[in-house]
Order: sequence, then structure tokens, then C-alpha cells
Amino acid sequence: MKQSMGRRASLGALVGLAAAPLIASKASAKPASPLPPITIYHLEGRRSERIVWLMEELGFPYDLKFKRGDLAGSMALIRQFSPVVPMAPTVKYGDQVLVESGAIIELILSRHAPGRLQPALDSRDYPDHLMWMHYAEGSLAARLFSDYRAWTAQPPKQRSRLVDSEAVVQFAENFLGQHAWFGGAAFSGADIMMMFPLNAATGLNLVEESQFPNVAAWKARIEARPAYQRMLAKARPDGMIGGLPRLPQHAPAGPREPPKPPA
Ligand SMILES: N[C@@H](CCC(=O)N[C@@H](CS)C(=O)NCC(=O)O)C(=O)O
Repeated sequence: MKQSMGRRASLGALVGLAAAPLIASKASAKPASPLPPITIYHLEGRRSERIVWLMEELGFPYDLKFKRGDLAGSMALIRQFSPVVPMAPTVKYGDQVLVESGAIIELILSRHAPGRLQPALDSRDYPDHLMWMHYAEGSLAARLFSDYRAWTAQPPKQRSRLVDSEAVVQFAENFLGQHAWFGGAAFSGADIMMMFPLNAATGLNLVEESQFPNVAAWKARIEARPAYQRMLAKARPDGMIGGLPRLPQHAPAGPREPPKPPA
């Protein structure tokens, strides 16, 4: 303890006062707890890739369970293990069964990788990081897939008055105009959460890709990451399989109808 305080002081003196809060936060991070055995139940090309990618970024060991090239077979493995909510990812964490990729990422980072892939709690980037961690599923994926379902039933003639696919992606586009990553200055777990729904937005033709150049540039930076490439090699060895069909058209671009006043 004494030794780390001494190092902190001398480093602070070397790099100047501005760096001191960052160094203090890292030095005060709790020590990592030992990682229990982790098994990831996986479907190729689906959200379980997030956990594989996280483990690759961290260099942590894990067991990956899926049937290569066989989504139904992989699903049967998940159902056998967790019959009530068979979803990908389902993770065996020690003797506990976990779902919800965002919660799994937060757990692994906070308990087993303190100071990594999350901005310091007291930093300006932390609130943004946490918002995107939750936005990825809570608003982005939820609204994309509800639009997808509605639009496959009946293609839209005009944009919805509700916050729609275009709006939820635009919000991300605007943020990336000001920040390199969804974690702010550095890549974080929030970037891992955001990749799947942003790929779905353009892959399913829910939005017009060329309207979102910041998102496109961010995806290119993600795809260049060695850990992302290792994830693809292990978790999607034959490329994307069994994807949902693309919409023939997305919602017409342009402003939304103004909300009608209540009757
Ligand atoms: N919010 C959950 C969503 C999990 C989820 O819906 N995964 C999809 C695959 S991408 C799934 O298991 N679908 C099967 C089903 O809905 O029956 C998470 O982030 O982990």
C-alpha cells in the first residue's frame, strides 16, 4: 500500500497535476476477484458474441458452447441448459446461470477487471459510458426490432411520431461526432454493447447507412481491433448464418410528423 502511494506521488509529480485524478482512480480501484469458470452458450452472429468479444479483449479464459453452422442445434443446447428463458447469451458463471449481456459485461468488468474497459467512476466519461451500456438494449435494440416487426407486417409510408429507428441511430451518430468511442475517450464495454444493434440497424435496412458516417467510421475502427477479429474467428467461423431478411425499404427519410395535441 505504502509503495503504491509513493509511486502515485512521484508519477503525479512527473506528469503534472492534470493527470492526478486519473491516476488516483486507478490506484484506488479494488483488486480483481478471481474469475470463476465461465461457459458461454452461444448462437453464431447473435448477442452472445458480446461476451466472447469481452473475454477476448480482457484475455480471460472461457468455454464456448454452440453447434457450428446449426442455429437450431445451438438453441437446443441453450434450451437444455436453461429451458425457461433460452436466450443467447446464457452464461454459466461458476454455479450461477446468467442472462442479459449488459449485466454480464458489467459484472465481469466490475468484479474481475477493475480499471479496464470502463472509465473511472468519477470521470466525465462514466455517465456516457453507462448510458450507452443501457441504451444499446433498452432503447436502440428495442425500437429497432419493434420497427422491424411492424414494418415486415406493413411497410411504413412515413416516419412514426414515436422515437423510431432513424432517431435512435441518429442519437448515436451525434455522440460519435464528438467522441471517438461510446466510452468517451477510450474504447469500453459500451462499444461492445452497441455493435450488435448498430449492425442490425443497417444490416436489416432499418436505416439508410450513408446517413450515418460517424457510425460507419466507428464500425471500421471496431472491426480492426484484434480482439474483435479473434471473436469473429471463434464465434462466427463461417460468417453470418441464418440472418433475418433485410427490409425491402426503410422508413422514408425526413422529419417526423409533429405530435398532434391531445384531443
Ligand atoms: N437483452 C438480452 C437479449 C437476448 C436475446 O434476445 N438474444 C436473442 C439472440 S440475439 C435470442 O436469444 N433470441 C431467441 C428468442 O428470442 O427466442 C441480452 O442483451 O442479452
